[in-house]
Amino acid sequence: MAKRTSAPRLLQLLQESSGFVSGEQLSRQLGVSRTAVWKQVSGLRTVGYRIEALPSQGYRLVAGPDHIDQALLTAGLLSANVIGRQIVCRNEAVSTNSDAFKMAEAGAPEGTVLLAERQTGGKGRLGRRWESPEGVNLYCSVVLRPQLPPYEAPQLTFLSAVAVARAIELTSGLRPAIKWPNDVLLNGRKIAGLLNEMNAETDRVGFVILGIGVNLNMRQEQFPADLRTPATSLLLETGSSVSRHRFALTLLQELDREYVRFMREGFAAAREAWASYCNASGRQVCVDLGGSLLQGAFAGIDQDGALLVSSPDGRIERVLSGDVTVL
Ligand code: BT5
Repeated sequence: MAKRTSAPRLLQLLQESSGFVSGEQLSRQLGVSRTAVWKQVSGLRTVGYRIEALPSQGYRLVAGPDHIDQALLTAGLLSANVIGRQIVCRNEAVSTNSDAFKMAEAGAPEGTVLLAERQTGGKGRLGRRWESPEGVNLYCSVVLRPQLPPYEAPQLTFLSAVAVARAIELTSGLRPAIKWPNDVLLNGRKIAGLLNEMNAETDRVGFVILGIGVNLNMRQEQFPADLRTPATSLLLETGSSVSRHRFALTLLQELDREYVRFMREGFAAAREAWASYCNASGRQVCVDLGGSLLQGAFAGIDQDGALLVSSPDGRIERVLSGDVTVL
């Protein structure tokens, strides 16, 4: 798909040159000031172009944006069992979760994956916002139609957390941690968030949308200053950019493996894998229950994925939703 850019002429000049082009030459050829050239360069970087800038030499195009390509992803997932039966890549979505939900209501098959280059209204939990700048990260929603009672559907969050953690580990060699239930952290900073939404009748799940956002090549200046918790990206942690296509493929392959195992054997394997990444094992935690605080020792997760906290008087409290801080 052709990339729309606000600076097609600058891009053309950079593409035609094998090396650096001075800011002065670009400013002359474009008929704009050097500050305007710099602004256009910044704009291209925001949509994923890697442009090197050296004060003495000018600008050099290093690489174009790394698109997530529908045909390549479909080919890469041909041997998957469920995930990727249908793949839809969009330039923009308000929220891939909301769109995937509508697609599922309209009958999209299990394993449908919707990806977007950017989200204008990316959703977190509890009405929060997910920052979704263009061309640098992964925003993806997967339609599943498991034969499960609704109370077991939260288990699927753990599958996607494990798949994200594995994909990060395989891509970077760094070991992420998972914070109950849905945050993936690298070096203590949030690198991915998960948002699962469900359509259910009283006794069975209609469909579940697994929403996955992973910060891949997001740069420091693209993070707003007022995030609730410190955040990071693979680029910031490793110093080099990641192929978004490769990451998406690895993640969806891992998710396929986890989901197939879950449907065959139940929750135990995912629960064990999740526990191996959990940042709270053996620690004291404080849980914000949205009005009151619960403090105690982390005591694992139960069959339904609820958090277990052992309070000082020895009682085990079961938490279905809340924000955890590891003390
Ligand atoms: C989450 O919510 O972590 C779930 C995020 C799910 C995003 C995916 S992207 C694809 C799919 N489509 C959607 O519309 N959503 C899903 P929560 O635990 O409530 O965390 C939200 C909080 O994280 C915000 O209030 C910010 O403080 C912070 N935050 C926002 N954007 C961030 C980002 N890109 N990286 C790290 N932290 C961020």
